[in-house]
Amino acid sequence: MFTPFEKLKQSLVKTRDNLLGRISQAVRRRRLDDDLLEEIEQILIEADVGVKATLRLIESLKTKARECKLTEGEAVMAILKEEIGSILSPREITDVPPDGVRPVIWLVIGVNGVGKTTTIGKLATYFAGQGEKVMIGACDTFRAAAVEQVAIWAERSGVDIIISQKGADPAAVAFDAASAARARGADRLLLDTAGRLHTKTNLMEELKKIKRVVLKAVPGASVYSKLIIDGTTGQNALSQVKVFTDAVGCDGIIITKLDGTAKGGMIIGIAEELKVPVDFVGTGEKVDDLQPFDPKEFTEALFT
Ligand SMILES: Nc1nc2c(ncn2[C@@H]2O[C@H](COP(=O)(O)OP(=O)(O)OP(=O)(O)O)[C@@H](O)[C@H]2O)c(=O)[nH]1
Ligand SMILES: [Mg+2]
Repeated sequence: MFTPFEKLKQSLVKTRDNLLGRISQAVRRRRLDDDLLEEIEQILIEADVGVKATLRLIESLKTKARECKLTEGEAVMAILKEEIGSILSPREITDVPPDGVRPVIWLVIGVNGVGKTTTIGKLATYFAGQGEKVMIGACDTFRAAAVEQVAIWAERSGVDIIISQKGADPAAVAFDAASAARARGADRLLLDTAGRLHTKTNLMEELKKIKRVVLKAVPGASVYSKLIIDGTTGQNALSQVKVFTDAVGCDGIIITKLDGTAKGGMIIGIAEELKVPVDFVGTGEKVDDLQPFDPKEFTEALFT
């Protein structure tokens, strides 16, 4: 059995090689000069850290090198670790206040195939394990077999699910699910949504409508939009965040598929560019392959 930290470390093997492996090779027995900094900049960009975070990292390397009169390339690693740690530093996760209206509602959104439904299953298990009464609403009525897929996850997690026929109005399902969750005294309702409708505008309008109607079913509820980002997409993720934020806001990000990608450095870019916290990371396809994002552990796992 792996500890969550070992699992995280394992998921980050490719990212670590691609990012810190390359940098630690580059700095070996080198002088800390402009040529080396340029090389490091290139590696950071290629590892999907993003332009803004890369410039911040290079700037801090320059400043520290000057202030501390550093001359050896190897000194770079400790500075990078500290600065990446501070870019990722904790932000407050938006969630229900202990005395808030129940259920708290998570609208799980994201483009198609990023891992929304799988993450719903993992989240249901996670929150049920925390002692919450969790329910799922199957609001992806568009894609064939989507309802069956999320129903399997509900069964696996041992939580109730509200479903409807394929082709039903997603907002109507959301309303029914929210009403049922309220009536049954659920603490949390997770709404699975479609990643694609006929057009992008349709999808955004539909999500807005879902957000509106659940508040009618549970007046005063905290409704949070949690955006799922596929960790293998690298910096393209930023534009996805923008589109969804414009439509229904974005109260938190969950990054999936960290296992097996070399582009995990994207988390650093996302943290630097956006004010939105990363709530969880997905490290595999199984029900317990999800962990709360801990910036300190993540940095540690990346560097050790
Ligand atoms: N390796 C790995 N695979 C994952 C992870 N999360 C999801 N997947 C896989 O990604 C694929 C798509 O997952 P879904 O949960 O169906 O994605 P979705 O966003 O609901 O897709 P649509 O409903 O079609 O929009 C599945 O094969 C999942 O097993 C993860 O953290 N790691
Ligand atoms: Mg799905």
